[in-house]
Amino acid sequence: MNAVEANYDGLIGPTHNYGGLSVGNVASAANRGAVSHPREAALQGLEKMKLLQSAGRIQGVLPPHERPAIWRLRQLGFTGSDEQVLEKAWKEAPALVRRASSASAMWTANAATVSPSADTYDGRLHMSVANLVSMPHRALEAEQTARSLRAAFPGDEHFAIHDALPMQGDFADEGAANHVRLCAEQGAPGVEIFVYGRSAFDEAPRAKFPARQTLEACQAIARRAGLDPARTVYIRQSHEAIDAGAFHNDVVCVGMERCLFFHEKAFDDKEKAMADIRRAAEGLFEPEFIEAPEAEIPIGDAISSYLFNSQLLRWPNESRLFLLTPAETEETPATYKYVDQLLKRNTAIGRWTVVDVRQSMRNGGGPACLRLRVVLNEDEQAAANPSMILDHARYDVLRRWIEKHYREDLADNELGDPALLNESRTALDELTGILGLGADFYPFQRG
Ligand code: SUG
Repeated sequence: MNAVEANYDGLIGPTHNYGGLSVGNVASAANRGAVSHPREAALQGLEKMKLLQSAGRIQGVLPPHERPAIWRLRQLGFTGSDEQVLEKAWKEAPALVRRASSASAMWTANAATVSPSADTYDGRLHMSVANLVSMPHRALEAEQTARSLRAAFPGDEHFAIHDALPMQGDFADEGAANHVRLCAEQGAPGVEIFVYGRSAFDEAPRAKFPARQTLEACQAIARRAGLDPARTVYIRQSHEAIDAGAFHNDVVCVGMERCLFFHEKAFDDKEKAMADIRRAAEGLFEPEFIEAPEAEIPIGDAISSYLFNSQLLRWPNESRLFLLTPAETEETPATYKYVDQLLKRNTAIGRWTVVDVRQSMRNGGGPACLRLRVVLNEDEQAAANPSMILDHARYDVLRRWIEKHYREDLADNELGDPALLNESRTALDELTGILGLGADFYPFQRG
């Protein structure tokens, strides 16, 4: 079978900043207007990629999007040269420039929902690009994301990349952040779990913060991939979790192979969720549920520490799974104690390491947000674009590229600076060469 789980991380872009743009995302709101450190941010992300690459895993790189998105500001009526568009927009409507400047495409768990070929009706790997309509700054991402994914997974023999669902609230979709796949081993058919916060047909919102994923979006994604309904599960997120700041399910839940690790408050009806998963897995595997109780980890600590936003990895030559959490998990007493004891118990999780992604964390993006998991069989590995996969040499080139082009600090009042626009474009233009993306990858390159 020899299928493996690859991780495609978003390279953090040169305009990484704290715009306070995401309602319901506690970290984004708390850090609004703080000075960001784009260079440090991008290097932290790159080091995380290197950790996995060095262990012999397939580690892909998805490029940042063009920001500021001058094309969007033009759609909104600003005219003149690109520099003039930016200056005028900053003067008249700085909030629009903030939205057009977010480096949010770095969180590639929101790029798409991925169904491995072992689960789909036509034996191809299916991806549905996320429309991200719930947040105006993220709704700009879909088209460029489709372009990136088609570059990384070219041709339609092995890959089916679906454009985003209609850009309307009824089909609000945030990609893999609300999707978990369990299986006996990679390459075998699995159970696909979709977690939604609301239905388009709900009479009234249950949560005070936005529920970003609808049931109808999940169903459409499953339909497009041709998943077996008997192996597909839909779970409602609890409004308590959403209101505590779990704007995506991956803030309170992570799964790998047979193991589902989640917080007690993650789901609306936990017993039903577990029963549905068990039933869907019948004949394939016995799921292992690791539930962290509220009494041991209060939901507020789960969210500030981002324990569940970890990468749960099958590590070479190890029998138990490897938990890669943000450093904040170690620094939060409740989560430190919990994980320390978890490792001593006889569960699927046997090792724990932390990674420093603090720059991203301040916008509510932990290790799991920064990566898109893609299970690839041997043919799919051979068909994936090798220029977008990290190796030692490409790591060195990317590191130098970041050091050369990225600002050390970026303050809110610099977002309207035409120099930032030009620096970012120079950097991205060079990047298209490094990742073999061609000279017409970004809107500014197409003129
Ligand atoms: O969509 N933050 C992102 C964080 C995404 C995290 N992804 C997952 N959990 N998978 C969001 O809320 C904040 C940007 C700002 O405020 O500048 C932001 O978009």
